Amino acid sequence: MISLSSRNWYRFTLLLIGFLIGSFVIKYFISIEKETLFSRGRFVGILETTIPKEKETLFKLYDGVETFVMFIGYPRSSHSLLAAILDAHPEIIIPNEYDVIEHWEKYRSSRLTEKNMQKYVLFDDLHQHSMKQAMFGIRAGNNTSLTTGYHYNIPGLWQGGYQRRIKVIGDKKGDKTALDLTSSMRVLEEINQVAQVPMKFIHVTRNPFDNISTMMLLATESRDTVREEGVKINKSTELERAIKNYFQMAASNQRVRERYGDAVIDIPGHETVIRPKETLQRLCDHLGVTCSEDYFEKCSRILYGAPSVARDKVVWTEEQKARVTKMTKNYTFLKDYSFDEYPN
Ligand SMILES: *[C@@H]1O[C@H](CO)[C@@H](O)[C@H](O)[C@H]1NC(C)=O
Ligand SMILES: *[C@@H]1O[C@H](CO)[C@@H](O)[C@H](O)[C@H]1NC(C)=O
Ligand SMILES: *[C@@H]1O[C@H](CO)[C@@H](O)[C@H](O)[C@H]1NC(C)=O
Ligand SMILES: *[C@@H]1O[C@H](CO)[C@@H](O)[C@H](O)[C@H]1NC(C)=O
Ligand SMILES: CC(=O)N[C@H]1CO[C@H](CO)[C@@H](O)[C@@H]1O
Repeated sequence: MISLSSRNWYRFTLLLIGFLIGSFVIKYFISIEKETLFSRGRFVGILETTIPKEKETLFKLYDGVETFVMFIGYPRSSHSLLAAILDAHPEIIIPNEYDVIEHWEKYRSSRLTEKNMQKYVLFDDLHQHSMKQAMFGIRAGNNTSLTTGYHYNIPGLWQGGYQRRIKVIGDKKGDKTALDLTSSMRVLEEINQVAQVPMKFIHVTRNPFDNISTMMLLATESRDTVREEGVKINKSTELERAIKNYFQMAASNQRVRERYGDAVIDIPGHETVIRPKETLQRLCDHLGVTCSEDYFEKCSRILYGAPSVARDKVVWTEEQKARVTKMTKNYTFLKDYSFDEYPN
């Protein structure tokens, strides 16, 4: 009797495993198919390949979205980290690097506008990207190709997916964002119209002296040179250029804030490491979602390390320091930083 029932269990388990493998394989082929459709340049996302009932579910899912979020400004690793953390929230979808602005032509096509499908296809694209990155990209648990020293995988949360509903969806774009914004504030308005929900912005700031110094070091390809203790780069013309570029971008961030007011939140980059919980709480409040202790606890594990102090690796004249200090006073999000104090 006992042996019989344990054999039944054995069979049942085998069956279950078979079923799981089967559905995984089917899912895999569906995703391959989707991939092919994508790469042929036809924007046929999941919305146009799924059966009507599932489609209905997706429409409902995307109609439940309450906020569209974007990042402005750029310090890289902080943005990637914050985006990875927000994507791990049970109600938030933010792919690492879709770049809505870069892809915007697609959502202007008459094919989508006629059918009133822009919003659904946009949200679906972001959702698909988030899923892909959680499986195969920098947020994958098995990704070993990362050289930045940061991990973007948060086990036990919702990267690439959601629990019951998607309340917030958005994009974390690449370095070009602020430059793009300069020329295309109009695109933001269009995105807002398509998304049909309020827009929110996340602006991660960093000590301008470090930021400008890093830009100069990148431009002169000196980042490896300065790894050596005590080495400083003395290139005044290059530093001037970096100062000029930096304030152009600051001005474009300023314009977003003038237009969108309280919808922009400033997150000083170093705060994410020094006070992870408080910083995440501010972000959750800003985006209108509740965040559990479990979420804070799991996310805090990937927030560590101190941002580098690049300003010490570059020769600044007193005049340059004074001028930049004066210029920062024009921007609320920069005015508290100084050359001599830690916050970076
Ligand atoms: C990484 O893990 C995902 C599942 O989390 C899997 O689909 C993928 O094939 C894995 N990639 C490698 C290279 O092992
Ligand atoms: C790791 O992430 C990088 C960047 O997205 C990607 O190019 C690479 O294929 C990923 N590797 C794995 C094993 O997922
Ligand atoms: C940097 O270079 C200028 C000349 O271009 C020189 O006058 C100055 O002393 C140098 N400063 C340092 C700290 O090396
Ligand atoms: C501050 O902004 C005002 C108005 O945009 C401008 O006229 C002024 O030159 C700026 N000052 C500095 C120090 O950048
Ligand atoms: C390293 C770093 O933070 N660099 C950023 C400084 O800010 C400019 C624009 O404000 C970005 O282009 C850099 O990526």
